[in-house]
Amino acid sequence: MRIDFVTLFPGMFPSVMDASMMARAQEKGLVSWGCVNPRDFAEDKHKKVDDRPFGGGPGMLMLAEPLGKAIDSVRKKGTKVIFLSPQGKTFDDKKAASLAKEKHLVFVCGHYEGVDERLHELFDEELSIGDFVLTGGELPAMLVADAVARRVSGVLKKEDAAGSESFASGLLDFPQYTRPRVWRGRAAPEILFSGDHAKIAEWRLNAARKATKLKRPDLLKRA
Ligand code: 4FM
Repeated sequence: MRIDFVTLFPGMFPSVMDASMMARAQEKGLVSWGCVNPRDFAEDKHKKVDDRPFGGGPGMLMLAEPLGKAIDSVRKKGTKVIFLSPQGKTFDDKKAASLAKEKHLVFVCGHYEGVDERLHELFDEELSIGDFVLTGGELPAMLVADAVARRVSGVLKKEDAAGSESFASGLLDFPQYTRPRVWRGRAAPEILFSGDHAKIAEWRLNAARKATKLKRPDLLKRA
């Protein structure tokens, strides 16, 4: 999968996009990414990318011309162009799984008070990561890219890892324990040392149901 970010702040991306699992995905040749800066497409001598809204009002809007040209410079046949904003449909795990099947994603990161409305004709989808307002689309774009990339086939160590976890099953994760067996006087559950894998699976499913009922009862109603 190829991921391109259209952003005025390309410096925000490498520390997130070249770390951890994203680094491994790139080493394996499964994911590659890049940034394109609308400022490089500004025609005037001041490299202007924003202007005041027609009709007045506070703040600045991103100009259609440089942002549109930046998008056009990376979009090809089959590219999916995604705009991040609080007005979008809420991103979730199901959306991550479906986007993981795409060959080329372009994330358009807005900044300031908004973008010229006419740019929306270049967007295939508008997504939100939740009901709050950030200063720009860069963090949401990286958040969505991370959730999508880990679902690209071959990125996770175990191919079934994404399918067996929380959300795919409709339940939260079961509690997990590692060394030491006793920490600050609290022992890990005895059953996990029994060697009885059927019993352990049953315990985990029950624990996942309990955790979901307690912390996220809305997930149980949804299924
Ligand atoms: C988005 C600021 C576009 C300016 C933002 C522009 C957000 C969210 C968000 C800030 N994006 N989910 N919540 N974006 O707050 O996706 Cl032009």
